Amino acid sequence: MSNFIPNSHPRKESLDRRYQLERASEKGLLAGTAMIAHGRGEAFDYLLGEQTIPIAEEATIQAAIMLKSATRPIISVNGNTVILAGEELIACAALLSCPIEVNIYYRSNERVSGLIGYLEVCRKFVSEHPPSNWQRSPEEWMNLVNDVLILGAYADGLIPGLEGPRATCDVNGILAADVILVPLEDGDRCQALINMGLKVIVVDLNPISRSSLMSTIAIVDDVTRFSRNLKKNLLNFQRLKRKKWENKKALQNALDNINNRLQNLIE
Ligand code: PTJ
Repeated sequence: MSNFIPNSHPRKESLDRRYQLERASEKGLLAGTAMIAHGRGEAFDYLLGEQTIPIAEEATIQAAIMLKSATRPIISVNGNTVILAGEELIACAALLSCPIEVNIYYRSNERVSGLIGYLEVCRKFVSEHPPSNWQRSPEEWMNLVNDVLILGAYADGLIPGLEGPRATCDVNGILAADVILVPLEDGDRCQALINMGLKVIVVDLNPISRSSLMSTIAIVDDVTRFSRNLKKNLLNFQRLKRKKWENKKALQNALDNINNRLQNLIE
């Protein structure tokens, strides 16, 4: 499949990301159903106008504050997330000084080690490219990035209440965390993480998925755009203002946004 898309194509970014997933799939990094999950996300993104809506901006700010105020935050990544947002999330983990755990639903040792290898390549690139508004030295940035623990290879714990390989996780990662950022999460696992007492931040383009409805903060945005925004907010952390977050109200706001947009398109 040719992956040449002219810059003038109105959906270039979206198509480029499909090819990114296609290449990752050929390398065996993704679940067999990864494209179906992505397609469902794309359908919702189309309804959102392929942009970050205001309530998602606000949710991302509150997520940044929650992660920054946590005692043991963690970023959990699956196959799609690694490919679509690996570099940005490594940078976020560096800014939070927290581990990143490869924790996949369709678990195989080959996929876990392949995804960790991919994140190591991301790490090298990110360590050599500090953010444009990074105020400290490039060496400090490099050290922060190199200190990020990438977990998942020796996962020896189980998320209570889940059966099968999808429960496997790291005792010093997810099992020890108090706040978890877990993009594209499955409803059952989201519920199990909530039952463990964690604060759960999900990123899901579907505002009515079980994960969105159950989570502490749901960010109705594309994972690539979200990760960029999270990084920006973590870099400007001092200026962020905490507010009481009502997740269901925020989800209603996202649905209203879709509704209004559709009405305007039709009128
Ligand atoms: O790598 P693995 O083995 O952990 O498997 C990953 C997938 C994504 C295949 C697996 O977790 C899965 O099947 O996911 P679901 O249950 O289909 O849920 C995916 C959710 O993510 C759906 O609600 C989609 O709307 C949403 N989604 C898909 N792509 C994006 C997204 N949300 C944000 N950004 C996206 N790019």
